[in-house]
Amino acid sequence: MRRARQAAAALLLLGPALAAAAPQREPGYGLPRDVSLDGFRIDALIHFTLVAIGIVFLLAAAALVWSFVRHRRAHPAQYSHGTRTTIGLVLASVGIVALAVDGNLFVHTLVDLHEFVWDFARAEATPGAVRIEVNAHQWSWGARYAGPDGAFGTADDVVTLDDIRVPRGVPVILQLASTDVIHSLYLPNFRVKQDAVPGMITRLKFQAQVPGEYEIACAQHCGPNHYKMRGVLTVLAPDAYRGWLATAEADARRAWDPDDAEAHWGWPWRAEP
Ligand SMILES: [Cu+2]
Repeated sequence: MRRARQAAAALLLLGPALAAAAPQREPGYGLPRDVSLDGFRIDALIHFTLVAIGIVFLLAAAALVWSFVRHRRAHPAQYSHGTRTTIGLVLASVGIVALAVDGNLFVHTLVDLHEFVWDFARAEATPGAVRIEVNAHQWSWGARYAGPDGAFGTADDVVTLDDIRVPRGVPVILQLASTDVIHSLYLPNFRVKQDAVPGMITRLKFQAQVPGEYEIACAQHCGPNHYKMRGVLTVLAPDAYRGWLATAEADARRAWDPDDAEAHWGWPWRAEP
């Protein structure tokens, strides 16, 4: 009886903690809230695409309606191969749309990738940058922090499951591995996604700007329980993050078991995976 009461009390204490570790609700329409430093660049590309295809759609629909009216029963359609001028006009319009829309997207995508999305060297060189190794497997995300010695795969590593915590305001670099099939780590609120592929290390970076709890999803169908492969990414204020990490490091030293081979999945951090 006393045991049952203790278990109930423990559950009551745990309840609010479990309830809190859930991603915040999204409004249900449009893009998920962007809480990252560079996410707006992705959103700008999406919005530009929407506006451009919206304009092309309106022009095409207007031409269609105009031709319905122009060639209604009283004015039969006339067949024509077109003149040099009309063919030139059509080809020029296609060229202008391709250059102005696709060309614009192409150039901005390349510049954004090079300058902001894949600028790993700058992220690695930033003081306070956070490095995390992620082990994707059916159907969970293991995360590993190097611990006080700064080296991965050692006894003081902090290891979590489906629970990644990062501080606000510094670059976070993830290196990803998979031990079974291809997964894809997706952080919708940070506008980043990267495949975890067996046999190789891939990487991803972002910078969180707003404390809160956000969804970690798997974006690659990876087996019958793919839909369960979810976690929570918690963004903490720098002080709260330091506090959490200090506690987790103390716990990690106590939990280290040299014989638990399965738990020792870390690898030396790769400068260039
Ligand atoms: Cu998966």
